[in-house]
This record gives sequence, structure tokens and C-alpha cells, in this order.
Amino acid sequence: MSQNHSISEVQTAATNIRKHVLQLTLERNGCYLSQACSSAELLATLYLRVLNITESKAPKVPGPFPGTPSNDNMDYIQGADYHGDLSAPYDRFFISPAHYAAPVYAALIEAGRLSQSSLEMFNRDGYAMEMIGANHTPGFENAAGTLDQAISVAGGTAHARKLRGEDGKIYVMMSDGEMQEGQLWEAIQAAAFYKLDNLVLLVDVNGSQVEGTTDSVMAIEPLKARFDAFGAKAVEVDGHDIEAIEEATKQGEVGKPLVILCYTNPTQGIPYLEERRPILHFVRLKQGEEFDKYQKFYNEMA
Ligand SMILES: Cc1ncc(C[n+]2csc(CCOP(=O)(O)OP(=O)(O)O)c2C)c(N)n1
Ligand SMILES: [Mg+2]
Repeated sequence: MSQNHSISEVQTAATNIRKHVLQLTLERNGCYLSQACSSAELLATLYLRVLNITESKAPKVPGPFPGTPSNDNMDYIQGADYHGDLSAPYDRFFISPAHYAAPVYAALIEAGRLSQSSLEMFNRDGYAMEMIGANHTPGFENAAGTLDQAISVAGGTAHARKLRGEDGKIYVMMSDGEMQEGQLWEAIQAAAFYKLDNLVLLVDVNGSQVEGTTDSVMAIEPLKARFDAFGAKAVEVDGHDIEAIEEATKQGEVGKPLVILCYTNPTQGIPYLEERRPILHFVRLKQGEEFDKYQKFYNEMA
């Protein structure tokens, strides 16, 4: 099933993704809001225009934590079930940074795979919809709290499909803080070696990480030159330009993994966040004037 929504529908979905996560930020004494600001178009474009995935059969309001999978727990619902049929020729989509869970749930709502009322279950004790994504949370293929691991699992999945002669792409979304870890570069080295041109990595280069700006903590540029040198095909796009993101997904080269560097703004769509720079990683609003300002902004969002 190709998800053919119009560009303006994707733009509306991106605005709604920011709105859903702002709602959580207001209701739950803080959330990963800047990640929604930076990745909203990336996630909306993938879910609504790019990914070739089937309908989800998973519940639109996730229930309690389903326990770990075992012979006694065969009805286990895994996060990837929200992407439908995981077999070829359909695409797979791995989310690597687990703290992007709220934007991912918001995107799943916009894609009709979760209901809006599911946000009620977000981060409730004993329930599956965790604040930090894991393999039992909607949209997540693997436990991702330890950053940088999804790219290796996704690379293995892409390699397996190649060995079997199967179609369908393996998409991975990563954050720019993850570019600082060695596991990524080993995985890209292997993906280039095995000529995994069915692997597509999209990076939310929002210039931000826990302690402040990425370039003040551990510089990661020049990313395009680094990925190209590792044997990938890297392209740079404005990560808020829906058409540019979609176009970039078609830029793959035979025999090379494709890396789409989405340069984004971690305050996009919620300009009050500018006042909090450079610390944007987790947004907890001060009760009183600041909270009221954001509440008013939320009420007035399209
Ligand atoms: C292997 C590993 N190292 C460190 C962490 C702690 N950690 C959690 S989020 C994060 C920031 C990563 O940067 P990024 O995702 O770009 O931050 P953001 O843009 O979301 O602020 C870090 C270091 C972790 N989860 N796993
Ligand atoms: Mg970042």
C-alpha cells in the first residue's frame, strides 16, 4: 500500500506532530519537544509519502506492557506490528534514537496507526507506550535506549534480504548525536562492503544533543564527506522541505547504502523554544508565566 497523501496533508501532519508532543509537554511536566520540532517533516514524509508498508493490525490504543515474547506469550504485540507486514516486498522502518518515541507516536497518529486518545497511555506505569522507545512500543523494531544499535540490526536485515533476493527497502532514522559513536561507522563500513543499496539512512541533523550544540560537545562534520568516504552515497537536504526529503529517497546509487542528511531546526514551529538555546534536549516548562505562554501557543496552533 503506497501512502499517497498530498504535500499539504503532509505539512498539516507535521504541524500536528509538533502539537501532539507540545500537548504531552504541557500535560506531563515535560517531554522531548525539540525532537518533534526537528523531525516532524522527516517522519510525516516517510509515513505518508515514502514507506511502502501495509495497514497495522496492532491496537490503536496500546494496552499494558505485553511481557517478553516466549512460547507462553505468543500473542505478544511488538512495536514493528504498527508497520504492518514485515516481510518482503514491503519496507521496514527502524527508529534508532529511543527518546524520539513521542514524535514517533505522534506520527503514527497522523498515519492512522494510533488513535489520538492513545496519548493518554503515554508513559503510564505498566503500559506499553513508553517515553523511551523499546521493541514493545509502537513503531519501534528494536530496543533503542542504547543509541546507535538500530543501524546494525537494520543493516543485518538489509543484508538478509539481499541474500534471499528479496525486494523492499530498509529505512533507518537516526539523530545527529548518534554520529559520534563508533558503532554507526562500523555498520556503514559493512553496509558499503556488502553493497546494501536497499538500506536508506535518514539523519535528523538538528545540531543539538543533551549538553548543548553538537559542535560544542563533539564535532561531527563534515558528515557528507565522511559518509561518502565510507562508501555510502550521502545527500544533504533541508529537513523541513517535504519534497526535498522525498526526492532524496530516490537518489540511491547501485551497490551503495543511501544516507540522507536532513538539516533541521530544533525550534521549528515553536519559536518560544529559541529562548532555551542551547539546552533543548528535554523541555520542562516552569509553572506560571512560561507554562501559560506555551499553553496559549498550543491553543492557537492550527
Ligand atoms: C550508547 C548511548 N550513549 C549515551 C546515551 C545517552 N543519551 C541519550 S539521548 C543522548 C543525546 C544524543 O544526541 P541527539 O539524539 O542528537 O540529541 P537531541 O537532538 O535529541 O537533543 C544521549 C547521549 C544513550 N542513550 N546511549
Ligand atoms: Mg540532535
